[in-house]
Amino acid sequence: MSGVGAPSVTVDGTGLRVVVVAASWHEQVMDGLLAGARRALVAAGADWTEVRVPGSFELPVAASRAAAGGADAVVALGVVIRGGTPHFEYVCSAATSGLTDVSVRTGVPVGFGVLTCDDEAQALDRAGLEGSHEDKGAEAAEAALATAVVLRDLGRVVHS
Ligand code: DLZ
Repeated sequence: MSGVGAPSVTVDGTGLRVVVVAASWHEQVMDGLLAGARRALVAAGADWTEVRVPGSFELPVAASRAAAGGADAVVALGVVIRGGTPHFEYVCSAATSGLTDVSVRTGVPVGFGVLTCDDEAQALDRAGLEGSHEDKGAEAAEAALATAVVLRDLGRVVHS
């Protein structure tokens, strides 16, 4: 089952500047992911801004610009639903490898909140909406913040 084994993450994000980059396909699911990310960012005390791109394919370039612009962490949100076209594999692969590349290349953590689902019901179940079993927007924000704190602390260890 998706989500089994997920950690409980509590993070103090005070002073961290976060950019949320969010795709626009599948509006209802995206609304849930965004709301979950906002809840986590508020709970952590982080400062954030949000930008929207058309689809998940465009998330890496927006994340890259956010990282280059001084963000301490990026949260990438999107929903890709398998259809009758090869686009599913192409878009998922581009988003996944592109976002990984951004985080490793820039050293800025990117929370991966891109749902890749067989159908809309699966996506709604992970969207943090009323009745959903999982809250992937919040999870992605918590992961990005927690990793930003680790990287900040690692910097102190290495340079002390
Ligand atoms: C083309 C496309 C398709 C078929 N499906 C999705 C989807 O389920 N979720 C999503 O975020 N984006 C989708 N896109 C759009 C691509 O991500 C991209 O925006 C376009 O190919 C234009 O570059």
